[in-house]
Amino acid sequence: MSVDATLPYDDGNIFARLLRGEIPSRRVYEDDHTIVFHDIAPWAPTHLLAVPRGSYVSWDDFSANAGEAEIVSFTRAIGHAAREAGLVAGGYRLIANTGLDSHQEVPHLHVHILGGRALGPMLV
Ligand code: D5M
Repeated sequence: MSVDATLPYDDGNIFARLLRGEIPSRRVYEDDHTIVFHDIAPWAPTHLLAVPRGSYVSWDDFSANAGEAEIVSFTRAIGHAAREAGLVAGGYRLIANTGLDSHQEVPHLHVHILGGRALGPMLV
């Protein structure tokens, strides 16, 4: 079900629980601001999710309210994770579903990092 990204942050969401270590994840990178782990239901041979440690519902919330150091760090972490995953030569796609029309399912900002095969055109 899509989430309404204009609602206040709910710290019971699954990525908040994952950040607190209450549920497991296959982490490939972490630093002070960001964790990156494998998506549980991959759409591509490599499908990672980059999640800021801060409590942001969506890209809209993050881009409006995160500090500049946090935004820079998160951006660099995504690039670092993609390079470490070996995605640069073949290329990759980033997606940040935001709100109702996007079909965002988890109300904590996450950026999908997809690659490992030719992904084709964006269809929607
Ligand atoms: O994408 C939400 C994504 O989150 C979707 O691709 C599945 C993934 N997901 C959900 N729960 C988990 C856990 N526990 N580990 C790893 N990945 C998970 P959205 O953009 O919100 O539709």
